[in-house]
Amino acid sequence: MSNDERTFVMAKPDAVQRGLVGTIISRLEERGLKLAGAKFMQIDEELANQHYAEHQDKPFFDELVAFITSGPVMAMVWEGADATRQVRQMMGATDPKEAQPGTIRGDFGLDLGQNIIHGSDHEDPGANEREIDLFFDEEELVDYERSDEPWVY
Ligand code: RTP
Ligand code: MG
Repeated sequence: MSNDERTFVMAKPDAVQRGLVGTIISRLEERGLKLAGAKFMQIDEELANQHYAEHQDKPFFDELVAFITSGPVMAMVWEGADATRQVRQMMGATDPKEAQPGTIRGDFGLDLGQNIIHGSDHEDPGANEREIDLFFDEEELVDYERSDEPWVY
């Protein structure tokens, strides 16, 4: 397992509107994950279609695209050992009503649509790299050492 696995994370429009971006960043930082890139941005329909392409035939697809394009998001890349799976665990179940307390969705999510955070699927090999490539150019990602690294890993 590499210590520098990267994963794509997004604070969704509801997180931005409700002032939860800082909380999400804090949780991931405090867990020992390292921020490698961040972009506050508005997703257009084309990018939304690409990002959620795996769901294009699902009945909720139009709703999903409408939501993710409804306001700005904070797109991020986080790095660390097993980062993709770690983030998914910290996010909790897709439906906040099923998510455990202590997880980001369990603590802040409202419903299946407004579920605060996206993280790359750890059960879909390559999803993290694919999503990072979709949202970030290589030069937008920063390679550096955090001073607590010897303690965290
Ligand atoms: P995400 O991709 O946003 O991180 O969420 P996820 O992996 O936990 O869930 P996924 O299966 O990829 O679904 C993507 C988003 O679609 C919405 N959804 N609606 N109405 C429905 O049955 C339904 N199922 C999923 C959710 O907002 C979910 O985050
Ligand atoms: Mg997903």
